[in-house]
Amino acid sequence: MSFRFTHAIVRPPSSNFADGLTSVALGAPDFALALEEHARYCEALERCGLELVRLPEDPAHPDATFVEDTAILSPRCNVLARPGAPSRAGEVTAIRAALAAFAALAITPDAIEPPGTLDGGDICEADEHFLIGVSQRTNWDGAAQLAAFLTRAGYSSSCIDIRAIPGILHLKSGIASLGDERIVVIDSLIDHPALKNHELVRVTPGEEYAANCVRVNDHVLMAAGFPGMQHTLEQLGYGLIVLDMSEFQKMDGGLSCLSLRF
Ligand code: CIR
Repeated sequence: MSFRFTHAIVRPPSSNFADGLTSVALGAPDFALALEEHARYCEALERCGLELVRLPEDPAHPDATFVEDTAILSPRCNVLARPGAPSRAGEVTAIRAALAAFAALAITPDAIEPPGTLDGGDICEADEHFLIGVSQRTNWDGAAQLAAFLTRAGYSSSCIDIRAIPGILHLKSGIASLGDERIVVIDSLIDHPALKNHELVRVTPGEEYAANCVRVNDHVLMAAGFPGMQHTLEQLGYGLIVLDMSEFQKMDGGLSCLSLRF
């Protein structure tokens, strides 16, 4: 049931969105277009049946629209992250408050503590097993803290060190779980032993950005402009919602980063 969601936290980009972190050289994002793409993304989540918790924009944190990095939410384990980029550390406060409003859903999160760092974008829930990326943002200490919380909740986990994999910021820049033991994966991670028990769906070479797709209830959200990947997912029978992500891609963000689903 890991893809049965009822809610999602979202937060629009702020007008200084272009001041956020990025490692890609795709130019500055167009703010008006980013707002438009974010609005379409929110509509897509609502079409999937989710009720949205809309946080206000946060100009103090230009990357705050990427709410996924601030927490790990799952049916039996909720953890506040500790973002590895210092400019993003303050984003967690608002998420903690937003989750507190959901006491009825029993969301009383644990938290990653120093010296651990961990970004939600490095955590991939794959059918009761969690894949934890060790990256430039998530360190081994943060990964170990999360693994302990997951074990206590009855989940298993394994780590994937992505620090030597070129072109991906987070683990979920390169893999996505579709449920049913099926994982979308880019070629540079396809032979990783942590993935050997899953059916792997290969991302069309050259379409790596499309790896960051999101299963939400009966749909899969994917980025527009990746015909090979779209064909692959259609052949597998998924109901696709294809979304323009150009302005978020310029800031190293993918579809999953724009919401915290629970
Ligand atoms: C950052 O570098 O932190 C943001 N500009 C992008 C974060 C994307 N988040 C994600 O992939 N989960």
